[in-house]
Amino acid sequence: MKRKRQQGIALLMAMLVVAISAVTATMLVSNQAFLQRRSYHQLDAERLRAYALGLEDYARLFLQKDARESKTDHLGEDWAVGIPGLPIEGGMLSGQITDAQSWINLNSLLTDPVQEAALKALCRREEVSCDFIDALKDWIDEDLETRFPDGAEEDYYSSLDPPYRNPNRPMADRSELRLVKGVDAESYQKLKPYIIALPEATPLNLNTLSRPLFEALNIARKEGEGFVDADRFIDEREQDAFSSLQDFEKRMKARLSEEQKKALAVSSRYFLAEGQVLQNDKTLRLNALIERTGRSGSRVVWRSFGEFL
Ligand SMILES: [Ca+2]
Ligand SMILES: [Ca+2]
Repeated sequence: MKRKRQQGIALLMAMLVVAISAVTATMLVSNQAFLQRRSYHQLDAERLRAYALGLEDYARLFLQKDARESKTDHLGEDWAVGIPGLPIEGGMLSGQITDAQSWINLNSLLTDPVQEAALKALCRREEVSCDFIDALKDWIDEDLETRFPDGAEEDYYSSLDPPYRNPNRPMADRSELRLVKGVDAESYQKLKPYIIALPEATPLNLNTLSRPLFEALNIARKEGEGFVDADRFIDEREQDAFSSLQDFEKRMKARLSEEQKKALAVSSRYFLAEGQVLQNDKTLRLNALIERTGRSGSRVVWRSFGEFL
């Protein structure tokens, strides 16, 4: 098994080299004509960008390969290993893929009472007020009716100095939460490790979510009182990933409510790819949200580049 996995990773590294060389070769050819006119600084920046995009291509290939080979997504799979450091000329590449459905999706809160209850539990854990949840729903929902008691719509935001508008549609990025009534910088920083904003409502993946998030879900035991123990859950998951929600219920002696069955899953559609390119003392970071579409497709939902130092 271990040997098979090492072979798998070796193959993926080879795929990465191919992806990277394709992208840099294209860049070099297209650059020939402009070479005279461009400064070394610009060329360095473009080269870093090309490598970062190569990493992103690689992450997509990796996730597509995984979708063909397995029906579940868990932390023992090749995509979760990451690239600790691949030498390139004058530097190093590194990257990792994280399951974006291991975090509470702010855009699920309109329709998913389970993620809402979990977010409230995490607020208590982090000792921050979660009075912003009404306002968060108003921020996202299409209507202009203010929820009682803590909601906020256009009349509230337009009275601020400076005024701004709430979009009345799903959040494009979790950082929008900072603009919602009742959220200050400190509470945002405390909640940040648990949240993300995905383009649609999504379930949480039991095979990848964190221990504190599992605790926040308060999953009932089948017999007796109380909740499924988080340590036992993590141990069991490390032994073998859950193949279905029924498998989870059986092995953990858990009783999922109908709402929890809708809010939880054992596979994922969205992943966050992070890459870092270091070359000639310059660094470029890339973050991309990748959506897996079906068994063989994928698309980049958004991408952002970090500073070029
Ligand atoms: Ca998988
Ligand atoms: Ca609204």
